[in-house]
Amino acid sequence: MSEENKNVKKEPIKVKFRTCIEIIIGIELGILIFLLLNNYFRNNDNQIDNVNEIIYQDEEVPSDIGKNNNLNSVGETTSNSSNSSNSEDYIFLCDGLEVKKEPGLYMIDNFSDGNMAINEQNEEKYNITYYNYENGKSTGTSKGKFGEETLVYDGVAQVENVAKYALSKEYNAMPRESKLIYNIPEKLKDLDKENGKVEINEIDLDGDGKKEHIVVASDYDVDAKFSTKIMLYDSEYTKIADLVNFENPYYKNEEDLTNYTVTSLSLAGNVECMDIDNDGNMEILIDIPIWEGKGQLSIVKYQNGKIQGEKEVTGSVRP
Ligand SMILES: [Ca+2]
Ligand SMILES: [Ca+2]
Repeated sequence: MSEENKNVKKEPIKVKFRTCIEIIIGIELGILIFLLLNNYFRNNDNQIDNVNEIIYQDEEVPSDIGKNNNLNSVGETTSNSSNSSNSEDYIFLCDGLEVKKEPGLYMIDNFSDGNMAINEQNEEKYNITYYNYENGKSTGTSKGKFGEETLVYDGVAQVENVAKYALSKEYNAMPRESKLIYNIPEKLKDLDKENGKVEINEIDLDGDGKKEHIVVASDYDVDAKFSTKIMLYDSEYTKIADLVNFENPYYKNEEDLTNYTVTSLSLAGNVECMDIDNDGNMEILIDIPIWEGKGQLSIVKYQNGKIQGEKEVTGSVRP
């Protein structure tokens, strides 16, 4: 009896001891799994960092693939393809010269900022593949040329073998088509009477289903002051803003009075609609000639009924 009692009393101690061992093993296993998982995720992060470093430092990236494109694809996978525009990580060219991808008025040149100087870094940066756009459509890809052979002025070069507008990133920069309107609507009859020529381009800039109208009104009357106005109207032909007032686009050579040049802005030559910052909204690009050089580029964004960029820009080709 007393022997049995002793055995019975010993049982709970054994059970408690085993339970303690099991708990300790359990905790250790938990810690081990935590450490393994932690290490696994750290390694993954390091791999992504390493990919970025390799792409930045790799001298052997084939130039026709383009460094920036590689960076974009890495950026997209790590940033979880948010809707924000990656406006800094690719190049936008107008006439072969880099311009910012933000609304505003810019000089189209390559020496004011010194950012297109001929050096090893820029040769690597600009000698890449471009996606070209001109006259309302994509014109395919091309390999840009930049260096001594494309020198423009005192150590600075332009990119050649590209269309009027070129991007170094592949996406659809012209997601919606524009259409010329040939019948002048009632609301623009007075404007048509006052000007020699009125051109209307219909396009849904912001993608809300309503088509905006870009109107170019040119006055060719030789005796009057020459002028071209570029305006933005909404879908009902109510004016949203005056974008450009191009005054006196008339240049008379003082030495030879019979020799003169008339420059007028037109939908075909000076206005393009293109999504340059990859946000789905098509910006209005207006190429404004100046006395010397490649001119100015006005980038206007129409979003939520508001204009971003410069309004009522005045231009002239007179010195
Ligand atoms: Ca619209
Ligand atoms: Ca855009």
